Amino acid sequence: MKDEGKSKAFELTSSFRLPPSSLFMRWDLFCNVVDNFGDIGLSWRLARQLAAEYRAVVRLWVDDLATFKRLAPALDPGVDGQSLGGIEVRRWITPFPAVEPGDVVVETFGCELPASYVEAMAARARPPVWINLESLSAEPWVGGCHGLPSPHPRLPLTKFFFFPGFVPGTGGVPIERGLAERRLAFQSDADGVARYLASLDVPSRVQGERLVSLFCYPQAPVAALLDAWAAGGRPVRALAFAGTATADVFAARGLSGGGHGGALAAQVLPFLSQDDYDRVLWCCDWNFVRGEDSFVRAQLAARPLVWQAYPQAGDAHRLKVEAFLARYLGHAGPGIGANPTKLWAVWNSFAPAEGLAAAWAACTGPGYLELALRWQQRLPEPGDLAGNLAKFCAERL
Ligand code: TRH
Repeated sequence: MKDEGKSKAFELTSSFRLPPSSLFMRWDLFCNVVDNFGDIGLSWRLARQLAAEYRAVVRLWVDDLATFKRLAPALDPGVDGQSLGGIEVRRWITPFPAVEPGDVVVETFGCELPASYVEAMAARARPPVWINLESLSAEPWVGGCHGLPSPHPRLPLTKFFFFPGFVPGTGGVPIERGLAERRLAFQSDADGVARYLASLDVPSRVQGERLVSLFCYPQAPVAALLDAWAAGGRPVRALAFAGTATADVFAARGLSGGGHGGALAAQVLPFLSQDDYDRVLWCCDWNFVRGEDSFVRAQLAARPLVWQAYPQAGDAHRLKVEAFLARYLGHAGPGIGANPTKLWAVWNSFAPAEGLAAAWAACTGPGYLELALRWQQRLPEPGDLAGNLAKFCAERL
């Protein structure tokens, strides 16, 4: 009886079970915070999910604990080693301490591991499974590169490229077990949503009001969008997050403290924990998101979204936006009646900001909500990222 319960606990969202030998695997996750929150955002999310759902023993090495604390408020950035939510969090320092490497080693986004640590990996009787966790993209080449091995030029080690993605044959995106059910229960409880928003000092909606969250890079034409909303016929309440570029735009326009301009009301929320940020996405009618992790969370919120890709030299991010839209709209089916292409192009500065009001108006019909719901249902098709990673590593141990 007891064993039956135990094996059930390890039933995965996708169609496999981890062999018992791979339970309690020790994982070292390395995160170099290059800029923004995406590096630590994804690393922290993955660490938590591996520990909670795969009984992984996770040690997370992070070189910037101050940034980490923004999305994990319980973290103490003054301490080099601490336990947080069952994860061992260690400051990544130089010189790197002599430690026994884990069974699995994940370098996120190609961050370079300390040379002494790599030597220690090679010295193990059974070398760790070494993963380079890459960035998310909907581009067609991703499937062909996912899982490819790269032998070390000198040491008896192999690194595997692991690509998140949106289609079977890629690593998928992080989707915690039971997330859709929790999200749906939350969204279906109107009183609970109102209570939650009130706890963040967001007032009750005026009739017909659209609630919109904005998390964007400085290049986004936020001021033009606020102008369009202020001049529009339907009330909009826009929420920004403290310490972000959008909050700065709000402040410059005197909107930080819940200010009004025409049909627009705006306010700046604190920068929230990851779980609270999720809840805000679930509450909002529309979410403007950026980078990688907030982009995925907005998709999982099953609400209309506008994505600003991380700007790259030579407009390389344009390919990413176009590739995603091709897949996203591919699910639209006939008669969906909303097309966000123009709005996303303006938002990513691929088209002039003058077109913004018209682009917004073109996709605010109910069709976009339908599209968002359908896409969210398809997202788990490749399996979720943590589960796929656990399986990939268990097979190679
Ligand atoms: O912060 P980002 O712009 O991170 C970017 C991207 O990941 C990009 O691809 C990468 O190359 C670059 O960093 C270096 O956007 P992203 O990916 O959405 O990460 C934001 C994280 O912050 C995400 O985990 C959600 C979280 N967050 C909170 O926890 N609370 C908040 O209040 C907000 C606004 C965000």
